[in-house]
Amino acid sequence: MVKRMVDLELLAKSAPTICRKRDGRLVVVSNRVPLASSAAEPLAGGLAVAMKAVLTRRGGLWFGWSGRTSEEGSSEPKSRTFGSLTYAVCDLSRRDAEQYYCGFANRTLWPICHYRLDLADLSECNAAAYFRVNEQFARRLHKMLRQDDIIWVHDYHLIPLARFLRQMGCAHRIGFFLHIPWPGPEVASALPFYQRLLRSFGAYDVVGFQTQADADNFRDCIVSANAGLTVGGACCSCVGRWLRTGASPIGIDTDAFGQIARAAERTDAFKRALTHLNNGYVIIGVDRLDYTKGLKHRVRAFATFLDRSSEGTRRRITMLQITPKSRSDVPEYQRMQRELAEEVGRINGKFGDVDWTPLHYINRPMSPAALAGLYRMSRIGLVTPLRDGMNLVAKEYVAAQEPDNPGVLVLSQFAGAAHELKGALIINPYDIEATADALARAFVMPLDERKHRWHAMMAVLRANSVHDWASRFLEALATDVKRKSSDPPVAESSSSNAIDVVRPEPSPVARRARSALPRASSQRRSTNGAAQPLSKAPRRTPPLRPKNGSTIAAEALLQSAD
Ligand code: ADQ
Repeated sequence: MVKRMVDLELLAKSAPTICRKRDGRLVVVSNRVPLASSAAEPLAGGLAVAMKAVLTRRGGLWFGWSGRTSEEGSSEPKSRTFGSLTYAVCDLSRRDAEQYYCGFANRTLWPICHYRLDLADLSECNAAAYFRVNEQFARRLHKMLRQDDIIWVHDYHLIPLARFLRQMGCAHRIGFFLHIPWPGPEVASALPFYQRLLRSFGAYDVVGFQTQADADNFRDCIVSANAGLTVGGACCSCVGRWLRTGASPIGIDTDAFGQIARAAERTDAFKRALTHLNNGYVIIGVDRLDYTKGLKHRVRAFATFLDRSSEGTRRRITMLQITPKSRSDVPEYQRMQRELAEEVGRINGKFGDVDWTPLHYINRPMSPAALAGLYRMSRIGLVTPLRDGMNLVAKEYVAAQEPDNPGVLVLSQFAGAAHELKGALIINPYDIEATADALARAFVMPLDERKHRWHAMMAVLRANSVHDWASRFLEALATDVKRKSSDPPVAESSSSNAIDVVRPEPSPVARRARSALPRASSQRRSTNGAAQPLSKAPRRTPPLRPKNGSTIAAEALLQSAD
């Protein structure tokens, strides 16, 4: 038995064994369908942002839950059409929303897939509701299907959907993409109905993951649970059906986002924000309020950074954390909201002054234009999830930067994006001191190095926009692999998943600054795993150019430190 995975792109290219199907209507199925947001309301969720970009361009049907509950749920989906895109949504009964969505999806699958067994609720009653609601969705969707539809199911809420569709006689091509991580068997096997869930995957034709590591974990689960066999590079047989699995990292609408950011720079709102926010000496964080995003660790790292800085240095820097509330009906989220608000209050109370607030904490969604402008003006994008499938914010931050004066991305090694964005300063978000070090290093990073890192990241983003990602997945889904025993194994993807974790202190300026700071943790730093800069730092540090165009020498900024 050969256990190897290949990128879906490679799969689509293994021509001799492939029959291409005719393109049909694209039917996207996701738990929530952002019907209310179809006009102008901002979407604060990675799946919704990505699929809206894809479906707006391609047209098709977007089917799922309305987000509303009623006493008995609705029997027929309600449809609305905007141009070539039709939204079809159903309500859920209160009990189903409670047990399926708040329960099994958000309190069992979500924490376990993010390696948080300690937060998992293992209620079998909720698990049963999860399968029941998937069957209801399948029944409603089945009635709306046309013969040549291609069905693309998204995310952990809907793993068993294809199994139910198949039982109803559906012979369509059905693909599944998991937006969140998939852990190895030692963690995943904690899921209630683990075997049944794993076997549900066998009803799909293609199952895509954000990273090679997730795809490998999945195949390990299939094999170790005796749910199927892995054969060749990308195929696996699960409950008697062949399916293809692999890594297909999601992208963003790179060019469009860059354009929005450029346009935002010319607005009055941008200029006002720049004046209020230290002329761009801003550390920005943008996340749904979720325990996986590492928000408490992040604000503590910022507090450590402030703690080590002189009064003069501190007051030049502001952190902006934009965090719309999510899943507020789940108790773990309510607790986290409270704790984070208290932590922010403590930091502002300790370091703030009548004329300076160190940490601006905003709990509401913003338009893409407002976000893009804020990313563009911010010197540092701070993205520190404790575990994340991909993290689109990291990619948006990079796409929004000004090419002549880009900011620095500080990125968790546990985000899927760290497998691609190797020009970021990669940190371990649990290591508060190392994250604070990375902030210090990012603030004084020479312009040449910033540009070099940014160009490397932009090349990755341009090569894999959200539209490329969708095309590759759908290409794989539209092709049929007819396996013959004589087929050679497909070659393994050449892309490396290795991540270099930054233990920052290579720049002489940062080192000098750190040694001047009280409570510096240099004794804790080992040279093992030291940062691998993309380019050698110049001997003299060029002046920092804040986002308003004036210049402040990096030395001046940090020499005032204590
Ligand atoms: P999310 O966990 O929602 O996505 P992420 O990938 O960062 O996380 O996407 C968040 C999206 O919401 C971004 O496009 C961002 O701009 C937007 N957003 C966040 N805060 C906002 C705000 N205040 N106002 C407006 N928009 C806001 C899940 C997985 C991720 C995976 C994505 C896509 O958890 O790992 O990257 O799906 O696959």
